[in-house]
Amino acid sequence: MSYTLIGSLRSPFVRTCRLLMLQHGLDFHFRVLNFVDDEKDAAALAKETPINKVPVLVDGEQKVFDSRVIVSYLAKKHAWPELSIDDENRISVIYSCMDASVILFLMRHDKYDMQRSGFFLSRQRARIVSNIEYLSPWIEALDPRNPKHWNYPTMSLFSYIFWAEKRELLVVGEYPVLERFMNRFAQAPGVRETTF
Ligand SMILES: N[C@@H](CCC(=O)N[C@@H](CS)C(=O)NCC(=O)O)C(=O)O
Repeated sequence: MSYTLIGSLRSPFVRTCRLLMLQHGLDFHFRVLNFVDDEKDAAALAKETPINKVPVLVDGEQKVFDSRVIVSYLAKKHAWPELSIDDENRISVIYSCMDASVILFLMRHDKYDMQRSGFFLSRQRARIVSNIEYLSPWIEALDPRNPKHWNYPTMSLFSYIFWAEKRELLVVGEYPVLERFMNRFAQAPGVRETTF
């Protein structure tokens, strides 16, 4: 039986799951819910998950919340290779960028004063900068000709940078290491099919 993945077209968490599922040839229906701009979709999402975030995976009677749990669920079920602890750390660091940026995006969407100085906003922004600095040596060493380098951490990094730039949360030109990465991996498998 095929899976259903519930998500928005733009979410980097959702795109990461799609890229991995495509890479592994899993049969799935992508149920698009544009919960940010569409009230009906927002109500439909709230019915699917008490967390009210995308993605959600539906596998028959089983629902799975949270992209990282979805990936570990699929990895166990389909015997995907185990991730190293260094890769797990990188994923945590990339996810921390995504979480901080989603907070900034939703605050801006709701017209919060984004110029306001203070502990909370400055920590979100500083977190993104220190995370990118931490990842930089690893990013520079990634080679798109090596199929092993197109994996969970690199797919989430690609999805994050693409989304953050589109949403004007990150100026990629200010981070040459990220710009080079996006150019190198622009033709990676699944990128075209999942572009918005
Ligand atoms: N830890 C969650 C985060 C998911 C998440 O933050 N998704 C965003 C979209 S990019 C969302 O649904 N946000 C809605 C909200 O924060 O209310 C995961 O990995 O799935």
